[in-house]
Amino acid sequence: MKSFKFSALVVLILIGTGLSVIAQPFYLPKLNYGYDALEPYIDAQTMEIHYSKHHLGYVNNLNKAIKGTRAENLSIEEIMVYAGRRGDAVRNNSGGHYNHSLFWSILSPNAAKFPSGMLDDAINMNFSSLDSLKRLLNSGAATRFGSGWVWLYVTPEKKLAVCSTPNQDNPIMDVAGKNRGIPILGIDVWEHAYYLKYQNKRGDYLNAIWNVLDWNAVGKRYEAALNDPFLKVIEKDAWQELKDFHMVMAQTFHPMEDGNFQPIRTRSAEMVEKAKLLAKAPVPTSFRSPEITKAINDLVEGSEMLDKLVKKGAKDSKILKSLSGLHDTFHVIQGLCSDEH
Ligand code: MN3
Repeated sequence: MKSFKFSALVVLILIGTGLSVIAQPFYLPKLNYGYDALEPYIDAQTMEIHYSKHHLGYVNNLNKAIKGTRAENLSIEEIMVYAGRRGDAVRNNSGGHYNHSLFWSILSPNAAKFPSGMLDDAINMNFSSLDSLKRLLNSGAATRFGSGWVWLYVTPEKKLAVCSTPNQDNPIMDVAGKNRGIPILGIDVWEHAYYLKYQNKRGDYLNAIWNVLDWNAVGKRYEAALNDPFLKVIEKDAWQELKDFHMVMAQTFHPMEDGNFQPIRTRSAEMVEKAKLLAKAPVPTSFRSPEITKAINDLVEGSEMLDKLVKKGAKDSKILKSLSGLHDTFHVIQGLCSDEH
């Protein structure tokens, strides 16, 4: 009876906190093979320390870093896609957790030594052969200064590409610059991944790892990545001209909502300039449509009209109407580019 009352109380508290009822802290994923299963290529002691100490550390530190913040209710991808805005603890530990989870999943004692099906075709098309892809990955890993990862990833144009990132960054993150997409293969080149067995010989570790790299697992990740909704999020986030316009819009429209017309009265010419740059830049592939083209042209025309009103010294009520219309047009573009808004 006592425990029933206690659980009823817990349930009431959980209901009271709303969304956080469904929030799960991140956890260490199960390893599908023993620590010694990848011997002699990766030794048991390295596996045990790497998984049960390093990876667990990233999980615990990530949970600690997001505790009590909005990120507690986000998926690991939602956290990482704007990692650059979330501070170093979240950036490093979300990457650390995601990267190692991916790494364990593509290693296997019964590794398929060659890709097949769609992945095989894509590798031959993008890199001409598996051997040349391996050479690219090995050289990316060998030349990564200090700690980091080398990646094979799917770009927003659905092509395969190779890059390397420092520390625990990865191509999903905004901080990856031009190398953005969904990773399907990653190799850990931190010293903790190989030092006990290979010491300073990173090249020997890289040559050995292909013996336990499971191309079947990479192939499954490839097919899933082609339809990953985050590809579109990344594509839109990489559209710099849209982000630049958004910045001026946000910094003029929101003050105006609070009755402050000073920002739009001083920045209307800048808004015209950003709208024109947006109209000149290519629209990312998956957002191209007559509706987008029309909305962008409307943005140019609308901002030119607004700029004329400002220069004429028009009344606040006229500026309000003009900028509100422009804001609506901007949101038409935002809406056409995303599934969730
Ligand atoms: Mn590691």
